[in-house]
Amino acid sequence: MASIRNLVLLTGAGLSAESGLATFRGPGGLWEGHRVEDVCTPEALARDPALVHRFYDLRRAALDNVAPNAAHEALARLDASWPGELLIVTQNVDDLHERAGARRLLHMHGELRSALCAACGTRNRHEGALPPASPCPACGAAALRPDIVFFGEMPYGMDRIEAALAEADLFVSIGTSGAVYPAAGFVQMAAHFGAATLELNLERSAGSHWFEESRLGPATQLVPQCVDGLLAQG
Ligand code: BJW
Repeated sequence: MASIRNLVLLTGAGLSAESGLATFRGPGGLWEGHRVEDVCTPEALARDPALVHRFYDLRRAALDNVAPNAAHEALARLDASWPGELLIVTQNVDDLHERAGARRLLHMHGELRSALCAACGTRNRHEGALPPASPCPACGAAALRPDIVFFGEMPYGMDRIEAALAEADLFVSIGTSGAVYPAAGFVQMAAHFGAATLELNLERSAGSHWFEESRLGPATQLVPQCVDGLLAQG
């Protein structure tokens, strides 16, 4: 631990579960009531924009009723205090990391409170419902869509993420099933570049065997403990 200076922390839906936001997979998961191909592909958006926009309108509205939990707060504390390089890469499209105070943060799968113009590519903050064919404030095209990375689309910030992984001394994966790439492959990339790898998850994930260490339990317990340990070594 004494030689750890650069950190990359990958977070997934399990981090926000104890704030009351559903995870994606498993019993009670977000997609139990929706087939993923109905809501989470560019083809689905083209076929039935009203369905896709409504799905994300409901998710955006749900953000008003949730708050960051102890795990988000611990990561924000780590971000504020850690003297080395640090990057929180979240797959989550909620805004709980930033509401907890995290700054060195990258939303690789987009953000609910953002709209993307399919015509000019501009991303704008967006609150409230987003009806299909809403006009883009930058170019005027009736082309705003949820700023969400669908299956088959390139996640945001890959160059920055890969650069951070190449320099990382420790890679920590928190509350993610390891079912979706490229995020599921970050552990191998980090290990390849020499980082130590640690998983914090409720149960063993699809990629557990890639990690040097897996700690099992709820994020609100494991993450504050891990952060306290990291800050104690500095
Ligand atoms: C707790 C807890 C508690 C619960 N405490 N833990 C065949 C093979 C390999 C890859 C592919 C393939 N065919 C296609 C692909 C690529 C595809 C992919 O991975 N598909 C898989 C299904 C196989 N990926 C893509 O298309 C991506 N783009 C891409 O690859 O571009 C090309 C490229 C090439 C080269 C380099 C780079 C790019 C895009 C993926 C987009 C994913 N989008 C979604 C939807 C976002 C919007 C929305 O929110 O609706 O992102 S899918 C969904 O899954 C969402 C999540 O971010 C993502 C990951 O889910 P996550 O966070 O892991 O949640 P869960 O529910 O799966 O797991 C929760 C975990 O928490 C569980 O383990 C619980 O145990 C745990 N937990 N409570 C701690 N209290």
